[in-house]
Amino acid sequence: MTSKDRIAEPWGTRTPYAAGEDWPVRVDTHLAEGVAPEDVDEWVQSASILHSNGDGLDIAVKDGRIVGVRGRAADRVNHGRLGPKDLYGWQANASSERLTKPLIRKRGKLVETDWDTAMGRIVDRTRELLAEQGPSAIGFYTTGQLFAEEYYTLGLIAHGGLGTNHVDGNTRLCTATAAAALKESFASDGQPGSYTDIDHADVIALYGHNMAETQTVLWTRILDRLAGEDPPQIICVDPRPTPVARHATVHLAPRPGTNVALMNGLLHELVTHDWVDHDYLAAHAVGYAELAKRVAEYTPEAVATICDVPPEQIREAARIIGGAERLLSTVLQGFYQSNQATAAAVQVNNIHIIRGMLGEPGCGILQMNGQPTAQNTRECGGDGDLPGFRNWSNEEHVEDLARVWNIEPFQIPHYSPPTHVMQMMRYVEDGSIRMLWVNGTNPAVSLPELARVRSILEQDRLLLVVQDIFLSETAQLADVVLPAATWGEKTGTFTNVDRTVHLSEKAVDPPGEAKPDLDIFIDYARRLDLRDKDGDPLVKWHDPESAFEGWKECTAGRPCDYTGLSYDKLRGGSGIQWPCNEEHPEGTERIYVDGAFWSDPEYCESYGRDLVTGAPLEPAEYKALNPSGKAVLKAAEYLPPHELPSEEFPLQLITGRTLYHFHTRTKTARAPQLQEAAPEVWVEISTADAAAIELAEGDLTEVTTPRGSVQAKVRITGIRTGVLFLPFHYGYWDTKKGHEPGKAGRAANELTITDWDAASKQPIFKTAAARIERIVSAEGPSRAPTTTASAPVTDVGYHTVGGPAAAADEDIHETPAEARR
Ligand SMILES: Nc1nc2c(c(=O)[nH]1)N[C@H]1C(S)=C(S)[C@@H](COP(=O)(O)OP(=O)(O)OC[C@H]3O[C@@H](n4cnc5c(=O)[nH]c(N)nc54)[C@H](O)[C@@H]3O)O[C@H]1N2
Ligand SMILES: Nc1nc2c(c(=O)[nH]1)N[C@H]1C(S)=C(S)[C@@H](COP(=O)(O)OP(=O)(O)OC[C@H]3O[C@@H](n4cnc5c(=O)[nH]c(N)nc54)[C@H](O)[C@@H]3O)O[C@H]1N2
Ligand SMILES: [Mo]
Repeated sequence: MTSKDRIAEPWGTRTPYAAGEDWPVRVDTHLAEGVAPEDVDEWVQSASILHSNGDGLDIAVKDGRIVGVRGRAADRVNHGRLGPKDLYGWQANASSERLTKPLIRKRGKLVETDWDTAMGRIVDRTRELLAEQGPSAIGFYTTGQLFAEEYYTLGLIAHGGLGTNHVDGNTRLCTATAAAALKESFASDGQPGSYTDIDHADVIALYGHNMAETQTVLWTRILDRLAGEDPPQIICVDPRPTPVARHATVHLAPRPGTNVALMNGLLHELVTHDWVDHDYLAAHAVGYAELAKRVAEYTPEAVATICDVPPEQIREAARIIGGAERLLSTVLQGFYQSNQATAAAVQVNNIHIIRGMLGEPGCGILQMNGQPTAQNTRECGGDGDLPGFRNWSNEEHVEDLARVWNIEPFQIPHYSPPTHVMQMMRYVEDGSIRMLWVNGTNPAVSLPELARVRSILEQDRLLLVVQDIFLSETAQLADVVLPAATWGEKTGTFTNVDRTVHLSEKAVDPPGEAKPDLDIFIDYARRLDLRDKDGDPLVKWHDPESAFEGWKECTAGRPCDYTGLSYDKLRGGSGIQWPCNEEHPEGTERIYVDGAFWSDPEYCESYGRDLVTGAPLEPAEYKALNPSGKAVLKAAEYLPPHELPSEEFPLQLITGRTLYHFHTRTKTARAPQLQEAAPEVWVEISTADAAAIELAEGDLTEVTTPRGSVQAKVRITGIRTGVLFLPFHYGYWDTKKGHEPGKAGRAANELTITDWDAASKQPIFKTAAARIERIVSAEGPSRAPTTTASAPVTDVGYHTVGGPAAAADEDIHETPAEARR
């Protein structure tokens, strides 16, 4: 057993392993000061909630309180390891700032009330609006952080009970493009990759994905391969010198927003050198001729001009990808939140299809998720899609869902695609949506163009319901605030990126009168007296396990088949990958083996869209394109970002994350080790730009775009020239004071643009034109982390450490198989 400061060393100790070997076990533990493992009363099974990796962990409970966490050795995802947010983030649960009672707005102020009054207000307004305007006056905006049981219940109430099509999740901001790209290429959501592909791959390509900071344990798996025999080669595509870039064989740092050009350049090389599996293509794909034609003009030289990447680097990256025997690719926000999101992500799928690298060990695609339970938002219909990957434009799928719900098909809105959140905001703005129920998300910080978002959510004519665990920036604007129980205080299941389903059990009671989100939704349905066509209650369950049984029934025969799972089966060992059913009782490690896709026109979830206009394809168009259920190669032309640098705004602004914080920090700001590691906002700028504008490390600056200004201290890094980076984690300067009109903010989204990808409708957080000016000269360095992409280019005399409070134990097992038993 060794002890490590996991703030200073986020990835912990190396446990090297070679290709094809089992990843060694290393059990990470952090307990509250003064608590020893033997003092713990109970270890309660769960998985991590502050990213999408799904690391299995046990929650330590003593005297009815959470006192720490320990990684689960038996879990296939992490083999015992935990990341910094997992190790320290749980402390937020016990914060004294938790919401403990419902709040209601009276004479302009939020005051405490009881559940009957709060729910009564919501139910009365729902009834009024249904009578006056119909269901489209009501919208639901959910999250990627609840449990499957909760999304399924919410989707049933909204779609099947009220009949509104205005249902979306913050997954729209997050990984709508992952789903869209999978639907374009394979006509269905569902991750072709498995984390075990890391154990086998000889080339791993990360596209716009800072895995080292955002899925720290998955990155640890790669680091351990890099430290072992026959390490894989790494390709990194990112304009910043992330820890991923530092380990890359080739680091391509394109101009933001030019991903499609770069991908077409790589494809051009693969096609030109015929690094193509023609047998696979002939048997399993359509669209190769058009793709080859499209990429013909994207020579490395042509692409170099667009992306500002040396042509030799493009050739070198293509050679590595073209020579790979087992290629694993991952894609995330550098593609999904940038210009031409879906078109770019689809080109990664295209590489795998033309190289025939799918469904075999080491040959996977991870169109990543970001949030812990985003996969469930999509599967269960929390993002407006129909549950079970049913196709809203296939009448038989709608009828089948109506059968499961025991309602009439016409009650399920399916005449147009579901309303995406930016469109919902527009409907609120113009007054057609009059009640908006926000749960588990903080749009007053996380949506683009915050000044507009505030003006929309503040309107008097809108009833804004916010269901949260803290009085977030959004809750402060609400008319009714519902206090929720969270992870560790409620039971449910959730699914990570590689289809691994985990059970997360209740460890402690929620504070005060806070209730699980599931109970709140069921209570709403009961009070509205929603019924099925036989007059029985529409929602037929009353607790998490019965809700899970309902959800299982809905997935029978669909790609995300859960019918072989149960709470009991998920207890004790590892998480299990769907599909899990009679045919695959222990789950399914890899899908799309032997080119068997879910893309048959009668079965598939989606007929796809036009990548430029976003218009959905008609059923007949899809049937003509792909009559026999193959993979679809979709080509795309590069189109420049909508907002380009100008004289007034000469730089490009991108935004994103740091290792130590989660989103709008409602949890990580309340975990002292994490908050201390990144206490205040900063802006990253290159050495050349800083010199040209005469900025020094630590200077306080104002960053301005056509939407607004924020103030942040300068950190000079190896970011590419011409680009600024702002972390988006920091909301109001002072949460108690709220928004201070006239004062420059500090939230990155004061600056971002109202614009989205045509196909996925995901907002563009990663390309805006900006300028930067000094306000006050530095008194010392910025406090941006030095361990991450924000590492300074020169020693600034400041280092990120956690000290004794961040000590965590590591227990490395020599015989992995035994430890995991
Ligand atoms: N520590 C931490 N981990 C998290 C989260 C968190 O808040 N904190 N959130 C979770 C969630 S919900 C998500 S969605 C994921 C996100 O995980 P990531 O996608 O890895 O994180 P980001 O920092 O948003 O963006 C990744 C990279 O995109 C690069 N980038 C920006 N513009 C472009 C471009 O035009 N092209 C290319 N190729 N790259 C570009 C940025 O430099 C950045 O390093 O992380 C999850 N994990
Ligand atoms: N500029 C910029 N903006 C971005 C991004 C970016 O990279 N750049 N990334 C986008 C992405 S990928 C994402 S995922 C979003 C994230 O944006 P948000 O979803 O707005 O961020 P969170 O801070 O995770 O908000 C979750 C809220 O749910 C509450 N909560 C936590 N647990 C529970 C629970 O169990 N029940 C309930 N009811 N509430 C709970 C938390 O207190 C918090 O207020 O931001 C997006 N916005
Ligand atoms: Mo996300």
